[in-house]
Amino acid sequence: MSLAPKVLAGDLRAAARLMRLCDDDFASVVEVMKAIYPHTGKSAIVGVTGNPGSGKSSLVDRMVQRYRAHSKKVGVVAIDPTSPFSGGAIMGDRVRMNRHFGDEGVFIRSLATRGHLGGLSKSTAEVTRVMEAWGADPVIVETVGVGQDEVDIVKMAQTSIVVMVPGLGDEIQAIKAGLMEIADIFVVNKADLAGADRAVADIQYMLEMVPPAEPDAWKPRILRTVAFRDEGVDEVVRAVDEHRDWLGRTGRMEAKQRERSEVQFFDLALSRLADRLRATLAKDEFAGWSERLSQRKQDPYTLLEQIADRLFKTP
Ligand SMILES: Nc1nc2c(ncn2[C@@H]2O[C@H](COP(=O)(O)OP(=O)(O)OP(=O)(O)O)[C@@H](O)[C@H]2O)c(=O)[nH]1
Ligand SMILES: [Mg+2]
Repeated sequence: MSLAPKVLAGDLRAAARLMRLCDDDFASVVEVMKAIYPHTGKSAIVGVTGNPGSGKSSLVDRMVQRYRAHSKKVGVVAIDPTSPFSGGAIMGDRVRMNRHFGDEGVFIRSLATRGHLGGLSKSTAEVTRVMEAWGADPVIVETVGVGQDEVDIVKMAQTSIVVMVPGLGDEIQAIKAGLMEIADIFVVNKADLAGADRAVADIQYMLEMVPPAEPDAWKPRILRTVAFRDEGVDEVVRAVDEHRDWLGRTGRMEAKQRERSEVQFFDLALSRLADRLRATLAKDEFAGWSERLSQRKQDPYTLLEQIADRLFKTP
């Protein structure tokens, strides 16, 4: 059980191994996860979300360069939503961060959406924890703002960046009202393309429609970047720092951390319950349960009652 001290000492290979085991054989690393937990919770967690192809990875790549220049170790979690229809990733080349390959101070990891209840957010929380224990500060979580799952994951961040691009038309971008609400920093990337001014004005207009609830509320920043030319990135990194300062100064960080812990515990519990449920339903005595339901030979309420008292019993 020497994995925990190794991870805490900053051993990249040990951390990678722990993550693999989290996926493959969680029971074998539960004690390690318990041991590292008290050493987590101090790093900045930054969420980056936006439409497919808006330039999230390009921006994250440039941000990582900034943090590395200050000798900070950085973790990057890229959430890759897989479509149940195509069976594959809906995006092509996701992680535009090859330049960091071989840099022992950067830990990049992609996670695929699994469609298991609570599963994705549970693994995101675990990967983030391992990265923190390894010494990553910040941990940057990139997700495509497509589904509620992905938005929920970004909600777990302390600072959320929403990446937009010019010329998409506000109707398309504004649909993602959920994204609007979570943004602490709006980045209009691809500001080299026509329509960047309009996009900034649209966001500004939208923000003005919702007056701040409290006098000391955070005023979301609206920044322009040309990520692939490395322009405007210093401002993004500075805004992240400012937001973190604001969280600490106004006492909001504590509340946020409490909320995160609560959400993460629910995700853990739900995912564990879902595993148990599946295992229980797979037992012989429940064979054919879905046919019985569909042929109306049994009702789901009774099935649930039959299963409920089995769920918490040790198998
Ligand atoms: N014109 C322009 N293109 C950019 C800019 N930043 C990134 N790109 C290009 O946009 C494309 C998508 O960039 P990514 O960084 O992969 O975007 P992403 O949002 O991470 O994409 P997914 O993860 O697939 O959703 C690439 O071809 C980039 O070179 C920019 O500032 N201006
Ligand atoms: Mg990407």
